[in-house]
Amino acid sequence: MGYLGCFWETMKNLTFDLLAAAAVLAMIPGCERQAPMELAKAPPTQSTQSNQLAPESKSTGTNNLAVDFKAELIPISGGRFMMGDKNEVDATPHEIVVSAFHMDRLLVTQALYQKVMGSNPSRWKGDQNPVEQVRWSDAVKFCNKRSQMDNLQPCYDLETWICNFEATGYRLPTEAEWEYACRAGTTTAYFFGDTAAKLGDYAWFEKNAGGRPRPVGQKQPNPWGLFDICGNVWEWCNDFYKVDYYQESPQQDPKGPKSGETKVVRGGAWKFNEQNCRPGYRYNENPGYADVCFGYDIYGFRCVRAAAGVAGGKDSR
Ligand SMILES: [Ca+2]
Repeated sequence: MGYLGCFWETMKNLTFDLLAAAAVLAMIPGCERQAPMELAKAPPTQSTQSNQLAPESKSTGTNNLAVDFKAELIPISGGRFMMGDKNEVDATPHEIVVSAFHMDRLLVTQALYQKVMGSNPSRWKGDQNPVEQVRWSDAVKFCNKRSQMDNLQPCYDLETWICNFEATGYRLPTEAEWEYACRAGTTTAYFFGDTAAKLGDYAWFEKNAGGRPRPVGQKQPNPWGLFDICGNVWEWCNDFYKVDYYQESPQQDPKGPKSGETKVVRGGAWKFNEQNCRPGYRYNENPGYADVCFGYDIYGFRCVRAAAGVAGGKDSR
C-alpha cells in the first residue's frame, strides 16, 4: 500500500472512530443534543469574576442588587389554577389543584452549588450567576446533598432516580408546581400581562441578555417573589415529558408520566425568545443519567420542599 493508500486508510479509521464515538454518545440518553462538537466550539472564553466562593457577608450592602443571595425558600400556598397555554399543542389548558410547598426564590447559584457539591460545572463563571451545564441527574444529586447538609431526608433514590415526595428534603418542582408558582395567581399569558412588552423588566432573554446568563435576582420578581422564574436559564422539573400528558394527568398534584425519555424544563433562557418564556410553554431535555453526557449552558434549576417539612417558615442558607 502506497502513501496515499495509507493516508486514506488512516482517514477512514479516523472517520470511523469519530462516527463510532458519536454513535455511542447518541445511544446514551442525554447525549443527543449536546454533541462533542457543540462543546468544542463554545469554550469558556473569559471569566472576569472570581471563581472562589464568596463569603456570605459579601452578599449584603455593597451593591444595588434587588436581593441578597441567601437561598431562602418562599412558602407557596396551595390552590387551583388553569395550567397550560392555548397556543401550544402540548399544553391544552386544564384545571389543576396544587398542594402547598416551598420554593427557592432564586435559581441555584454557582456559589451555592459549589458550597454543596464542591464543584462548579458552569460555563459562564460567576458566584451569583445561576449554575448551568447541569444535567437533570446533577440537579437531583444536588438536591440530595443539600438535604443531607440541612439534616433533612433526601428525596431521591440515586439508583432508580425516583423521587420520594414524602421526604422532608429538597427536590425539583413538579411541572405543575413550577407553572403554578410562575403564574402566581395570574391568568394572563405572562404573569405581567398578555403581551411580552414588559418581559425585559422581569427576565433575561435573547433580546436583553447579551448572549449569556446573568447574575440571579437583578430583575423584578414575579408577584410571589420568585426571581428569574422566566428567562436566564431553563429550570429542570422533576417530571418526565410527554407531549399529551395533559390529557391523562390527575387533577390533584400531577407528578408526570411514570417513565419517559426526557425531563421537563420550564421558563425559557438567555438565548431563547419571548414565546419560550411564557409560563405555559413546555420544553424538554434528556436527563443525562450517564457521566459521558454533558450539561448545556442553558439549563439550571431551583429546589422545592414539602410545606410540612419546613419548620416555622424560616429556612435559609
Ligand atoms: Ca428561569
